[in-house]
Amino acid sequence: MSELKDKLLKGEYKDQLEIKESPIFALLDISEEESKFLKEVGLETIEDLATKWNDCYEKIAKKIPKERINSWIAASRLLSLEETEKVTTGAKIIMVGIDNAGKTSLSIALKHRGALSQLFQKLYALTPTRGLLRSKIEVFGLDVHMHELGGQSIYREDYLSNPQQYFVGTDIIIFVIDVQAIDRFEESFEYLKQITNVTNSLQLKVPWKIFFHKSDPEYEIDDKSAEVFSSIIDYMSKNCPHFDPARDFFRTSVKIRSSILGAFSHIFREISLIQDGVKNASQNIAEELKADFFGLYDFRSNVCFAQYAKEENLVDLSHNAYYEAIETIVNMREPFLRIRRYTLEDEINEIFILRDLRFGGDRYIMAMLTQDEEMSRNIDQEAIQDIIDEKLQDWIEFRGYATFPLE
Ligand SMILES: Nc1nc2c(ncn2[C@@H]2O[C@H](COP(=O)(O)OP(=O)(O)O)[C@@H](O)[C@H]2O)c(=O)[nH]1
Ligand SMILES: [Mg+2]
Repeated sequence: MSELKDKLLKGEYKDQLEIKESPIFALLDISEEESKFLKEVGLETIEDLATKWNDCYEKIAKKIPKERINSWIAASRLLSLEETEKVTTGAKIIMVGIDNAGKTSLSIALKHRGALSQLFQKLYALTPTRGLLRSKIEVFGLDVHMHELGGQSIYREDYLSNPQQYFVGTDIIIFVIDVQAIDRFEESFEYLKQITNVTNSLQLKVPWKIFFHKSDPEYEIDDKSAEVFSSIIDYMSKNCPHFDPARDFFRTSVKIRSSILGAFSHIFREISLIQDGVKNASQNIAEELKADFFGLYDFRSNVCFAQYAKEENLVDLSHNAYYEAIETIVNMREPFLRIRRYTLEDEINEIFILRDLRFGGDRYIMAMLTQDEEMSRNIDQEAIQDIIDEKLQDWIEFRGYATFPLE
C-alpha cells in the first residue's frame, strides 16, 4: 500500500500496525493544534480516529470545519483497512453462478422502471451471457462496477484457473442459485465450493452473499431442496469468515420487486464506508418527519441508499409501493407528489408519500410512511428538501472522501 501511505501521511512508515498506532498528527493535512484538540476529546491514534470518531464527531465539529474532519476520518479509515479490502475509485461487485441461474435478469430487474409485464418480455428474450459482462451503475454518486461471470462450464474453468484476474479487488461476491433447478443443485453447490476455495487460497477477505433466486410467490420449496439450501448456508458460514448465516442470504424473484431492490440496497449500503452515519441521519429525518419509514432512492439505479424503518415489514411495503409509483411517472420531468394509503393489520393506516428531490444535480426519490394525518396533508416540498439537506449533507460530502480516488 505504498501509494496510499505517501498520499495520506507526513513521514515514512514500516507497516500498517505502526501506522495505526501513530498519532493523528501523522496525517498529511493536519496541524499540531488540530491534532491536540482531537486528543483532548479522546482521539489519539489513527486507529482511534478510524474506529471511534462517531462518538465525538459533533464535539469536534463545533471547532473544526466538517470537510476537514471528514477527510481525516476517511484517510484514517483507508489506512486501517486490510490490504485486500482497499477501496479504489468505486466498488466492484461480482455476480456468479451457473448458467440460467438468473444473474443477468437480476440486474435488469433492479433497474427496470416500467410495468412488470414489460420486464418479463425483456427477460424472456435473454440469451446466456458469454464470458464476462460488465456494467456500471452509479449509486448515490459512487461508481459501482458489476461484473457478471457467464456461467457456462467453458467459462467457469477460466475463472477458476485465472482467479486473480477476476476476483482481486472485489468488494462483494454474489452467488446466484436457481431454487427451481433441482436437478442442478449439485452442480451449483460444487461450483460455489470451487470458487470459495479459490478466493480463500488468494486470501481475499471478501464478503459473500447468496441469492436463492427464482423464489417466486407461487413456487413452493420442498423439504429436500430446503435441506440443500441449509447445507449451503452451513458450508458458507464454516468456510467464509465474512459470511453471516443470519444476514447474508436473500430470497429473490423477479416477480417480487421488493426482494431484489431490498437485497441490492442492503448490499450497496454495506459497501459504502458511510453507512453508519447515513443510517443515523435517516433515523433523525424519520423522526422529524414523523415517519415510520424513510427511504431515499437513487432514481437512476433504484437503489435505496438511505433507509430507516421502525418495523421491518414496512421496508418491503415501501419498496413495492416505490416501484408501483414510478411505473407511471417515468417520463415526468416535474417534481411529483404521490400519496397512497395502506392499511396494515386492519387498523393501522400508513400513508405513503413519494417526493422528487435533487442533490448536487442528481435525482432522488424520497419515500416515507407516516400515520400522521396532519403531517401528510401539510408536508411541504421545501421543508423536506431542507431537512434532508441538513441531515444528509455531511454524508453526501463525506462520500467523496470515503471513496478516495487512487490513481
Ligand atoms: N420464474 C423465474 N424465472 C426467472 C427469474 N429470474 C430469471 N428468470 C428466468 O431465468 C432465465 C435465465 O436468466 P438469465 O438472467 O439469463 O440467467 P444467467 O445465465 O444467470 O444470466 C431467463 O429465462 C429468465 O426469464 C425469476 O425470478 N423467476
Ligand atoms: Mg447472464
